[in-house]
Amino acid sequence: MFPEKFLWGGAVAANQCEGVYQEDGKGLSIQDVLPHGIKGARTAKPTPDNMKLIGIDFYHRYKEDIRLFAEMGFQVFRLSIAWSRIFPKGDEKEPNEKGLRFYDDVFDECHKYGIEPLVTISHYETPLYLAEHYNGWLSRELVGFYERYVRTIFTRYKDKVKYWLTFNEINSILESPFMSGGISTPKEELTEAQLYQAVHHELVASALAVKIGHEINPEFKIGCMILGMPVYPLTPDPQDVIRAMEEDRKNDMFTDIHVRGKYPGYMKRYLKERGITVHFEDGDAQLLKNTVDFISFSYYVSVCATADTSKNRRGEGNLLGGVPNPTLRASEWGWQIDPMGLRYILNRLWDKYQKPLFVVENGLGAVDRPVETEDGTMTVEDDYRIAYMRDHLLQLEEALADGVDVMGYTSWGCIDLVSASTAELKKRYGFIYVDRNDDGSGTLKRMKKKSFYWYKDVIASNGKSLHA
Ligand code: BGP
Repeated sequence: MFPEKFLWGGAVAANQCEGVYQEDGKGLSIQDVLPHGIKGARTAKPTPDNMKLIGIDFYHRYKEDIRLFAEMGFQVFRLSIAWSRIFPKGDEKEPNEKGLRFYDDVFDECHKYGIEPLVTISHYETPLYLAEHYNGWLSRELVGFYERYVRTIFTRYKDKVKYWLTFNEINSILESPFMSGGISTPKEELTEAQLYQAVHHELVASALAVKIGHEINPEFKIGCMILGMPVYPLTPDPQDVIRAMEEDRKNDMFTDIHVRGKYPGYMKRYLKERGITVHFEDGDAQLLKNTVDFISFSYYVSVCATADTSKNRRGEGNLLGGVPNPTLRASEWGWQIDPMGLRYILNRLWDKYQKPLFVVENGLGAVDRPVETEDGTMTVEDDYRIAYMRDHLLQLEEALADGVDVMGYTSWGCIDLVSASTAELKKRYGFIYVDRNDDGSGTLKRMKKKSFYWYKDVIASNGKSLHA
């Protein structure tokens, strides 16, 4: 049973849907020079093959899109603010009023339908200038620029937004330092010490945001956001169990610090054994004690770990990846599908922290084929997406029955958008199809898929229709 107060909705990120990448005062973000996602090289300037420059034109069509979300019954809509719309370069003293106005309008539109915005402050869209001139989060100065940015948006939207997430998938910086942390130094040249220093800067900034947010509006609920990916031992060999524990802890470190306000013992050991000293400025240890109100995470895949080097190959997955699980099948993009892993990670996080949890991303990226219905309208018969989501939501319900406190669920890419890892449009997640293709063709017209009506029923029945 889903509790009455359970929040149902969907999620997007500014850089993957807004488009309009350099109008109304917006500066470039790191996404504007990543035409092929994390797989491809970064370009010197935005190039026409970069699908994110137009996205799905949410910037102009948000009213129509939010109306469709409302029709599905959304109670919450997760979106991000593009930092470079508010501070085009990132280090200015004054914000860009036109950027602020845009989000005022978007939030007003949500409230018109009783939809609560859930806002990611930084979702893989660091201003490019900060990447090029400061080397992103490697620089301590980013903490100050982020502080100015959060003060600005917290103050401006204090009566319009209640739920905030400080950094999208904060742990992904370990794997994707440029996309996640705006760090321009190529990954192969970065030392682990530098990487963990950048991590520290983000963690301090995140804690600072919690502190400032609660000062500005004590009603704010501010969460961390983690790339959730349970790690199973590949075999019952105790060595594999320990390897899995160590891999899990690379991610746990982020929740531990966000929730407990200090570096865990295993992390101190990890850093010490590698001769890494993370530099703490005066006051950092105190700042970290500003812990989050809830934990949010994305969930798409689980992975395995093994101590056997001959089996230690890496499969496809959501940025971090791991050894493929021989018992699971995978999506068209090779991401292994594991609905029970959602119940497992929810229980694991709840057992560890006893903090409310929010599943803010989950879904199936698939190729959709529009077909004509009897009445001549177009739709997509996406039964595969419905099956994926039903299986995951039933496991979420199991976790609720286990006693886990889950605040809500926002499916990823509730309207088709540009993929983060591959920058493709053909990898679709939405309940709403957007007519735009990777060659740039398409009318941008929206149409409802079969899953649109399915999700509408799920929300209207508060999950009961999952059992029909
Ligand atoms: C997460 C990101 C999202 C999103 C999602 C799906 O890592 O937070 O931005 O895109 O994964 O990934 P992809 O778009 O690569 O299929």
